[in-house]
Amino acid sequence: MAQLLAGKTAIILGLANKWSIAYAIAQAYVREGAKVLITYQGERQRQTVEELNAEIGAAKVLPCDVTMEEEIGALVEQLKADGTTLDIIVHSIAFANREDLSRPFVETSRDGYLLAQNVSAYSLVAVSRALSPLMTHGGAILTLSYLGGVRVVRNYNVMGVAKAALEACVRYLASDLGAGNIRVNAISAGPIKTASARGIRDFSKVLDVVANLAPLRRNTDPAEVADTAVFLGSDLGRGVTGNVIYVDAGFQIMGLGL
Ligand code: 1JT
Repeated sequence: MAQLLAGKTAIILGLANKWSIAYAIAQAYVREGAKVLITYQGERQRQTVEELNAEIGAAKVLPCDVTMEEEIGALVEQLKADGTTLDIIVHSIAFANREDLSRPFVETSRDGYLLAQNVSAYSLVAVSRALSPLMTHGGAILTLSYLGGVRVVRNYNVMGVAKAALEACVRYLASDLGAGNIRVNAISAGPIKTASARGIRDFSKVLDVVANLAPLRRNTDPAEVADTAVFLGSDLGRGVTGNVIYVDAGFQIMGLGL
């Protein structure tokens, strides 16, 4: 089959280790012929991401902490200096304090709430504003969400509220950027055992419950999330914007788990 992303340049934010959803997306994008740029957060992540890139084969590894407006600005300047234009932006970034994902939601502190919103939702707005001018002939912006943004999922708590905001950001950004033929969508993935998820209480139980109830009777593979990211980033996705696509083995359609 012809490569779906041939001739396209993608920048992927949020690749931290080989369990990252962004890692699976980077691999799929390289497979489909995209020129892939990867960012890392802070000097501590630099070496890890550069080593991972030895396997991925991305064109460039660049610094960008999405909570720092100056770093986003420096990234834009670097890309401009290189004469880079973008076709695809993948935002695969979230953070919340660990204690906010185990205590009752009502106990969420103001700082914890704002931190989750800043890193997990506002960063999509900041990145879209800064990088969309480099999408000179249209493009696709993608982010990752989770069902906890539309339903109450025990322990997801402040991240659920941040994902609700993120999905609303997708719709407003899609409305703003559509005139420039820039599409903005989210993939709502089923739970995946990433490094972030690993420390979460009862996460293995969550995976078991989902695998039992989901129509496909299994969990979500990062590679299938990545293939949907290929579709949305490619010309095959040209009519889709402002949407949330579930890649969750069908879990989201189910009612009672009995
Ligand atoms: C973060 C974490 C964002 C874990 C995340 C996340 N988005 C999905 N997950 C996995 C998950 C977590 C819980 C869950 C279901 C899925 C951890 C670090 C902060 C960002 O609850 C049933 C808690």
